[in-house]
Amino acid sequence: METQTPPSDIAAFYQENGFYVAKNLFSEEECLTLKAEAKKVMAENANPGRTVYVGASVVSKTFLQLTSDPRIVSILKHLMPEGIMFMSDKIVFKNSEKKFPTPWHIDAFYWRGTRPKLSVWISLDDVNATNGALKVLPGSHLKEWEGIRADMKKTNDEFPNVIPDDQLDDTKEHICEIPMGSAIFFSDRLGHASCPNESAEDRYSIIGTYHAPAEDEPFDLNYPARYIIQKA
Ligand SMILES: O=C(O)CCC(=O)C(=O)O
Repeated sequence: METQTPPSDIAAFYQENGFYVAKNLFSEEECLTLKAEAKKVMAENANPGRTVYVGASVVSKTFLQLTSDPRIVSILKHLMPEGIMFMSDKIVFKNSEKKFPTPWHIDAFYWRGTRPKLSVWISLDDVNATNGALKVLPGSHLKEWEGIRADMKKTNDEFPNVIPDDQLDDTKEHICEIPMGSAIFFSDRLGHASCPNESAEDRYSIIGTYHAPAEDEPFDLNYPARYIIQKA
């Protein structure tokens, strides 16, 4: 599937497919710095054995700055005509011990009954089908998904809600093999998962989540780093 599109077509591509890939937004040097920061945040804040840490921007100025980096915001402007508010972010890694694939899910399972959101998955390593690349079901944001409780043993106790197998059509999956410093912008209604990490190397990503500026919903109060980036 060809995911590169001229800037004038970013919004149309996103509306049709539910995601948009921007390659090479950040340099190798920036990725090395961000990855070192991600490891520090995990070591200082995450519970032992976890592969996910929610709230990186609450404890790290580096990650807070990243949330409104002009390279991210310039693309968000195409996708969020109602304005841009940062909600929260998280670090997710896989390594040679925690190889498990992130299961198929939509992020709206995390925040049912709240306003629509969009996440930006930034790869801090080169990613491919063998080391944990993100995979998506193009166009699946238009479907009504029903989540079920996951078999938590398969997901390191970290991904509680999944799309059941009988709702999936894996033949339509697109594996986002992208260089480090690339970003995947995707709807919180888009089916996505990751490939397992079969490599000996670790794979880090930082994921920021955004929604339209609005009065706080009760759910938003869980995220102290939230702020408005741009009004409509
Ligand atoms: O980085 C990954 O493996 C995907 C993470 C993800 O989809 C999530 O945390 O909701």
